[in-house]
Amino acid sequence: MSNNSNDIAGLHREFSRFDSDNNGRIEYEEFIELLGSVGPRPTEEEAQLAFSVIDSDNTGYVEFEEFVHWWLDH
Ligand SMILES: [Ca+2]
Ligand SMILES: [Ca+2]
Repeated sequence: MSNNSNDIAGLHREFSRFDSDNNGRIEYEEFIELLGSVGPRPTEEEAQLAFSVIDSDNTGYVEFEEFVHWWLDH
């Protein structure tokens, strides 16, 4: 179980990298910004599609729980 909590701590760090204004959720703009910084900048269409997949409850931003699900699926 200690492995598990280490994973969560690591996930929190990753989440914070996306959540640049630290309000506890990843807005679309933050998502785009980080995607663009780690690889080829996605097209608007690709980015929106990816974001809507992660934002599974369609609130318009990614909560930590959604981020964890998405991360572990990869
Ligand atoms: Ca944010
Ligand atoms: Ca959401």
